[in-house]
This record gives sequence, C-alpha cells and structure tokens, in this order.
Amino acid sequence: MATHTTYCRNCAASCGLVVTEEAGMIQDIRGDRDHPVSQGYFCIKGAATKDFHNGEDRLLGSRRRNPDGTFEGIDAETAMDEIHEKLSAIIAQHGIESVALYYGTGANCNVLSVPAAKAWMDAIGSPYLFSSMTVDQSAKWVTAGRMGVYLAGKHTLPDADVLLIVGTNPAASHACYGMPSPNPIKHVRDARKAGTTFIVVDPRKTELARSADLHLPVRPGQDAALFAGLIRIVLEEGLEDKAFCARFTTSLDRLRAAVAPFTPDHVAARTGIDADTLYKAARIFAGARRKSTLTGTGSAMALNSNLAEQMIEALTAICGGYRRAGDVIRNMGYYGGTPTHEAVLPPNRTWETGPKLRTVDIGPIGGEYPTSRLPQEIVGNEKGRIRALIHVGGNLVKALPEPDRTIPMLKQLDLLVSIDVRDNVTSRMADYVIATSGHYEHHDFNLALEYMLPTTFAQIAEPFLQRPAGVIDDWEFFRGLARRMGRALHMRRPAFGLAHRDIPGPEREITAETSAEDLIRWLADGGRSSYDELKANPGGIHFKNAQAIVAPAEGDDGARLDLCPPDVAGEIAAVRATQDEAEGYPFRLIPRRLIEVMNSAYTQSGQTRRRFPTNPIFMNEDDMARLAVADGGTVRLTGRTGGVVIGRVRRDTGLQPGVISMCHGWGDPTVSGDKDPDAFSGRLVSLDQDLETINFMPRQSSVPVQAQRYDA
Ligand SMILES: Nc1nc2c(c(=O)[nH]1)N[C@H]1C(S)=C(S)[C@@H](COP(=O)(O)OP(=O)(O)OC[C@H]3O[C@@H](n4cnc5c(=O)[nH]c(N)nc54)[C@H](O)[C@@H]3O)O[C@H]1N2
Ligand SMILES: Nc1nc2c(c(=O)[nH]1)N[C@H]1C(S)=C(S)[C@@H](COP(=O)(O)OP(=O)(O)OC[C@H]3O[C@@H](n4cnc5c(=O)[nH]c(N)nc54)[C@H](O)[C@@H]3O)O[C@H]1N2
Ligand code: SF4
Ligand SMILES: [Mo]
Repeated sequence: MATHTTYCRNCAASCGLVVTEEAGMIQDIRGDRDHPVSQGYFCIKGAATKDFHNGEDRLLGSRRRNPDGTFEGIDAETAMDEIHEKLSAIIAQHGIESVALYYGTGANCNVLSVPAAKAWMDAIGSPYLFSSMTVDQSAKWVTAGRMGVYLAGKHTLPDADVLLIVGTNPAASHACYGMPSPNPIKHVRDARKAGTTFIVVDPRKTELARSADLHLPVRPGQDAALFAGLIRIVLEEGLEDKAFCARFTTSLDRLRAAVAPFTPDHVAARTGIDADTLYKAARIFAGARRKSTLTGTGSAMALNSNLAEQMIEALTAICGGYRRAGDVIRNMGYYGGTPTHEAVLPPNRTWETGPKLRTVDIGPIGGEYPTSRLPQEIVGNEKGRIRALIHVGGNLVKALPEPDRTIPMLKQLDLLVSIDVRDNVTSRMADYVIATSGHYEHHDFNLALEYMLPTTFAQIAEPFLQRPAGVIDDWEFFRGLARRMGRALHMRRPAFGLAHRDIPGPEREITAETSAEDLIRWLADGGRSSYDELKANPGGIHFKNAQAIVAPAEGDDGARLDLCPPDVAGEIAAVRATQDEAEGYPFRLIPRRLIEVMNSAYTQSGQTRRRFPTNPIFMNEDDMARLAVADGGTVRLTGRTGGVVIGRVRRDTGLQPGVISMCHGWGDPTVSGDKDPDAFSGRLVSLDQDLETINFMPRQSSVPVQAQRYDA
C-alpha cells in the first residue's frame, strides 16, 4: 500500500486528495485536510476517479476506424505515422488552413495539453483554433472586447461586502470565480456570518440562491432587461460612483439614454421581479463599499447573452464595483503577473481584424473562433473549407446543438483525430482515437486553472500509477506530429483566452529528448518556487505573503471602460422593442449542472448511474400536475427545430412554473430522440436560430420548448 498526496484533475476546483493505491489499483481516495484551499473537501467525482483509474469507462489503447466502419487497435506511433501521412496530403492539396483544432474541458484540466496543442497550431501555421469556451461563457470575452477590462480586478471572498451573483450555481459546478471553488456553500455561510451580503439572480432557487440574502428569480433570458433596469434605478437615484465613472468610464450618457425605457414597471413585467425588489437590489448593491458581480453560464447561454454580460459589467462599472486603491489582492499568480494598479485595458475588438472564418466575416475572439460555426466551416465554401480536425479533451458532438444536422456536417471531414482518456461519441466518429494518460499517470501543475484560486497557491502532481502500455500523454501527440511534419514545437505558458503568439513570457522547445518532467520543471522554475521545492511539497505551497494592495492610477493614459458603444445601444433598443415570445412553446428550458458528472464525463460511471439511472428532466410541481405526470413519469419535450427529447421527470421545488431544467452532455446524439435512453438536451437547441452576433453563441438557455406527458 502506498499513499500519495495529489490533487483532482476533474474540474477547476483542483481539490487536494490523498490517494491510497496497491499494485496499481486505487484502494481509497480522501480529501486532503491539510490542503489550504480545499481543506479536506472533495466531491463524488473526485471519488469516482477511483473507478476510472481502475478501468471503468476508460480508453486503454489507440484505435483506427476502417473504411467499413469497424475499429481496430493500433499502436500510437503507427497511428501518428498514418495521421501525418493523411494530414500532409490534405495540407499539400488544400493548404494549411484546412486544418483546425478543438480542445475541450478535459484538455483544460491538463496543464501540458492546451499549451502543446496551441504550440502545434502555431508551428504549422493554422489560425483555426476552437474550444468549448465559445459555447460556454464567451459573452465575457465579447464584453471585455467591447467594453475593456478593469485590470485590478473584482472583489472576491472574503473581501467583498456585497456579491451579486448571476447564472451560476457553484454548489454543483464548483466554478464561480470570486469564491473558493471547493465547498462553496460553506464559504458563503461563513462570509454571511462575517457580514457579506449575497444577491443571487437565477430562475431556479438553487443551493446558492437558498443560502443568499436576496434571490431574484429572473425569467430565463431576461438578464439584459433586468440589468438595464437596475442601471436605470442607480442612475435615477444618483447612486453611481461619480468619481469612478468620470475617471475610468466613457459613454455614460449613451448608456443613460439607452436604458431610459427600462422603467421598473416594464422590467418587472418582463423579469417577474417586482419593482420594490428591483429598487432594493439596486440600493444594496450600489450602497456597498466593496461590491462585485460574478457571472456564470446561465446568463451567458440565454437569449441576448452578450448584452446581458455587458449590462452586468456596466452596472459594476458605474458603481465602481472593482478593487480600488487600498484593497487587497490575494491571488498574485505563480508568475506574479497580476496587475496591481487602478487601470483600464481599453476595448479591443479582435474579431474585427485577424484572419476571418470562411463562411462568416468574423475573426478570433480570445484567440479562438466560434465553435458553433465549425460545422458550417466544414461543409461550406468548398474552396477553403476545414477538412481535418484534431479534437483533444472534448466531446464536440455533445457540446454542439442539433445533432441531426451537426453530425452529418462533421462527417464531411476528411480526417478526424480524437485524443481522450475515455471513449466518447465524438471519438466513435473519429478516424483515429489516441488514448492518453489518466490523471494519476501524468505530471501536472495547477497553473492552467490558478486564476480561479482565492489565494496564491501552487501544486504539482507527480504520476504514481503506471500508464497502460501504448498510452501516451496528450502533449506527446503534438510532439509526435510536429516531429513528423518537420516543425519545431515551442511551448509557452498556459494562458486562458490568448492565442499562442500573444502569450507573454518565455518559450521552451519540445524536442525528442524532452520529458514531461522537463516541461513541468521549466514551468515551475520560472515562477515563485521551483520544481524541486514543489516536488518536496506534494500538498502544494501556499504563498501566504504573496498579496498586494491596489495602488492608485499612475497618471491618466486615457483608457476608459466603454459602457455603451453604439452597437450595444442598438442591442438595448432591440431588446426593448421585443418581448421574446415563442408562440406555441409555453416552456423555457434552462441548463444546470449535476455534481455527479462533468459535462459528458462520468455520465456512464457506476456512481452516477446509481443516483441517476437516466438524465432527469427537472420540473415544477404545478407544471407536473398540469401535464398529469408524476415524479419518475415520462415526458416528451419538443424544440422549435423539431428536436425531441424523452426523459423521466424529477420534481424540483426550486423551479418557477414554466421553466424546465436539464443537464447537457448525457445521452446518445447519434440516434433519434425517441430512441435516446438518456435525454441529450442539445436536440432542443438550434444551430442557427437566435445566435448572438460576434461569438455566434447558441441559445442554450431560455430555450422555447413544448412539453407533453409521454406514454410509450
Ligand atoms: N459537477 C459539475 N461541475 C462542472 C461542470 C459539470 O458539468 N458538472 N461543468 C463545468 C463547466 S464546463 C462549466 S462552464 C461550469 C459552469 O458553471 P455554472 O455556470 O455555475 O453552471 P451551473 O451550475 O449550471 O449554473 C448555472 C445556473 O444558471 C442558471 N440559469 C439558467 N438560465 C439562466 C438565465 O437565463 N439567467 C440567469 N440569471 N440564470 C440562468 C441555472 O438555473 C443554473 O443555476 O461548471 C463546471 N463544473
Ligand atoms: N445544450 C447545451 N450545450 C452545451 C452546454 C449546455 O449547458 N447546454 N454547455 C457547454 C459547455 S459550458 C461546455 S464546456 C461544453 C462541453 O464541451 P467539451 O469540453 O467538448 O465536452 P466534455 O464532455 O467536457 O468533454 C471532455 C472530454 O475530456 C476528456 N478528458 C478528461 N481528462 C482528459 C485529459 O487529461 N486529456 C484528454 N485528452 N482528455 C481528457 C473526458 O474524458 C471527456 O471526453 O458543452 C457546451 N454545450
Ligand atoms: S470539486 Fe470534485 S471534481 Fe472538482 S476538483 Fe474537487 S473533487 Fe474533483
Ligand atoms: Mo463549460
């Protein structure tokens, strides 16, 4: 028996774990009580890594799809030879821009994966990088591009007096920037005892909403109207931070004029939140000294998501809801790059320049292209279409909506390569599947997700299980391909939202001799500590003294947060002129996370299945009564594109009438909806109706649906 101190690689919380193993089989997993961030907390998915590493749901070798559709096992080196040959032929005939890469959340939780993938794309010279972020919260990138960014950041726990939290439920997702990810509800309770006030905006009374001081049960998709209304109240009552507005913002007058028609009565009628509550929320927020807004996927996936995000940020800005001179910054970053002055990064509409997509006139955002456009880029425009896709740590078929349309489009690829630790529906369509190492089989470092940390903390993970024969690391695939293509591979540090060439800091060439340990050593030795020191402290190092106090602005460089550029003003007017009616579709579907699964991962695991035999469809009890369906009964949902989902109902007392909530990532998108045992929710979402401008974000929340009782 051997015991190893490490951390969980399933999600951004990166909880400290203590894993006991004997002869390569995991015996036990516990939370690491000494871990300064997670303090012993871990969740069911962390525990499920035991079964995963013991073989459940695991891809144990690479494979090739034969022309007749059957699969055969293949050695990874041979697979890379063949992939290189096919890729070279495609590039020779159609140019480098016919090659694209998609990475998903699995790659994000593996520190060498995304940097190696980005380095490879840069080495071969294709700009066409895609990821799950553009079907997630890319409204944040759009807002940063249109409004600019306040560099000293937002107040986080425990330093905030008021937190206004929109469309996120960290109790399930462990993914709300601004509070510790592990055990978030405990931190909310502790913070409330210490005086922090929580306002939660969510159509559902979530665990977070139940723990809050004030819950605003907004109607799905009405966040833009809600926040336009809150801005109007703040300005009407003169509660804005006038000094901050004058010094750091611009176009306040245009904002004031644009939100004028969002009277409390109008907003109350749209959002379902009465005018008194609107005033109360606006006053609590604006009146606090250290206030902040934190957002998640809910508002970023619903109708008008880009405008919603801009309105939330504009409310934040007019109230001066950022860290100001004298406030403390607790996460200074392993490389110490955190800005510590009151300063603004001006707007930068990267999508207006740079190489454009072929089917729409849009350039990169956050260094990436809108993933909802990827299927059209594959089929559209014969001359310059995407023909080869490298897919790493994702499950694109389940990340995208409307499988009946997207799957045939993805099948037009000449070459699809999927790199994953488990089998998934996208891999089953791939020409080659490369099996890569599991979490406890490779070197890792918490750097890629350190921006989510409440404090300055570094932890590396050493492998303690042998990877199965033939299994390689993600980064080794990119090295293998680069070497065969005769390209030098220069890795840079992990940097979320930046194209490879824009990532500051040094480069490290990955050669045939480079080991994973070399790369982690290189990452570690360039920062606050060193590889050797981190290795000697497997539970991580907490840099308690690495804090800073925000300094006042140094002079005035003229940079301002643009509260309401003309296109935003146009969107505000358009929202005011419409009511989001969908005749014949009386229900609204909203997304949610379940703690048992990580998107599509763990949907097949024994632990999950014991709790949820299938993907539940959560409904309000009055709606259930209206449909004459009992708990556990079956309903049929129909979307506006004709997509059908059939599944079992669970009562959710937190849901408002007319709202249905479902987890994505389950089910089998390759069969028709009436044959899918696990209710894949993406069938109800449209690939091209109601897309946002700029990021082409699909309407994955506030989705109009019909619901009927289903008697098979
Ligand atoms: N257990 C688990 N953890 C995960 C994941 C997982 O699948 N499972 N996925 C990971 C990933 S990839 C991500 S991006 C994060 C997401 O992390 P979160 O954003 O925290 O995701 P959710 O828990 O679904 O919370 C979204 C909330 O938005 C609400 N909502 C829905 N529609 C609207 C709306 O129109 N307006 C408002 N204001 N709210 C709305 C929902 O009711 C829900 O409570 O979680 C990560 N962590
Ligand atoms: N309708 C609807 N659609 C949605 C959403 C929604 O709420 N509703 N949510 C959207 C969001 S927020 C997201 S993030 C996407 C999810 O989109 P993706 O990120 O594309 O999908 P995941 O299911 O998270 O796939 C992650 C894969 O990574 C693998 N993996 C885990 N660790 C590793 C590793 O170390 N290396 C490699 N190579 N693989 C690894 C897992 O086995 C899994 O197959 O879906 C989006 N689509
Ligand atoms: S919250 Fe759960 S899945 Fe996420 S890192 Fe912690 S133990 Fe792992
Ligand atoms: Mo996500």
